[in-house]
Amino acid sequence: MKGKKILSMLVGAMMTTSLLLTGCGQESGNNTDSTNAQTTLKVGFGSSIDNSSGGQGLKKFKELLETESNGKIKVELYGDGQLGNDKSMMEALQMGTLDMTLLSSSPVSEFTKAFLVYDLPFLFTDTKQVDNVLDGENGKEILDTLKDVNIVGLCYFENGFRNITNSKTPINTVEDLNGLKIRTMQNPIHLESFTLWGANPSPMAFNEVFTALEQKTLDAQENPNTLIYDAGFYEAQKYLTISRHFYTPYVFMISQKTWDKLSDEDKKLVQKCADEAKIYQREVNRKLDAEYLEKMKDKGIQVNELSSNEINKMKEIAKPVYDKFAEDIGKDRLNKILEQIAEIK
Ligand code: TK8
Repeated sequence: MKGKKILSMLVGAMMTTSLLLTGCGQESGNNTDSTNAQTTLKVGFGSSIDNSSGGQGLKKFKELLETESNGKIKVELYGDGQLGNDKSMMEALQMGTLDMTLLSSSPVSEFTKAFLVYDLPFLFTDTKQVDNVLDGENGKEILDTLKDVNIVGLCYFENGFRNITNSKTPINTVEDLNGLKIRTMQNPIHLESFTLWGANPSPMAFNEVFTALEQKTLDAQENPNTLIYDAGFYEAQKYLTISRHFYTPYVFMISQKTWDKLSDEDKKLVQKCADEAKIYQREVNRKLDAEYLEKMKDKGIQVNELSSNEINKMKEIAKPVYDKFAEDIGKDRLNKILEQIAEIK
């Protein structure tokens, strides 16, 4: 099954050029054809439209916006990295050759460093803290830094708390990470944290990970359960360790060039539908996180949960990254978020 997925990604990648150059091409993700559309919004996403929680959130956005605009606005969804990887899709938004994308906050930090705050190890411990920060003033302030790079940040969906899979050994202690060749996202805090924990991290685009795990050029990767399942990583890994070492939001964004072409009324409608889809998507992700974990256990991956003692050791070891990246994040911003989290009971 996953081999077909890789093939579809390759075909999709070839389509990228034609699609981005001609603005048309094979649609996927249940794109309905509504001929009276005055505006068509193309959305690129790195995971599947039908099975991943991010894809389900995008389908909800499409349903809401097409319905509430009475078909005046049509949404076309392109999943599985058909339109490129996270970084290239973000660059396409800056150029205005792609309208919208949903991608992890970690690669976004290459464009605006404020997003680095979300990569701090063990920043969040539960979803109450997550929703409080992402939907509050601090989260909005970080979204608004995208304006400096010609992008409008609409809201945050949820990728989730990240866990570690590997093909070598059960990870019961932080020492078990020693020398493990682990893929990380292209993000300096992720790289630094895993280096401090003794692993041997390699940054890599998401759509290259499955092959690297299957060919054993990498031992490990880390992602939320829903993605480990949706991308089929469990098929090439023996062990899954519940560590929740990072929390990754998805950032739902629209090209400034596309945004400027919308009427004020359509801007308000796009924002409203994005916010409603966000609530739905987070609920779906939290449900699928548990559901997909059980499915992976049934498929034979060995699951263990890191003890609080080991997690405290990992927190202590990775503490220096908070100081090291405080300047990039913005010291004031970091302190406001840490205070906000500390007040949430
Ligand atoms: C999907 C990626 C994925 C992320 C990663 O496009 O790269 O590991 O967790 O969600 O953004």
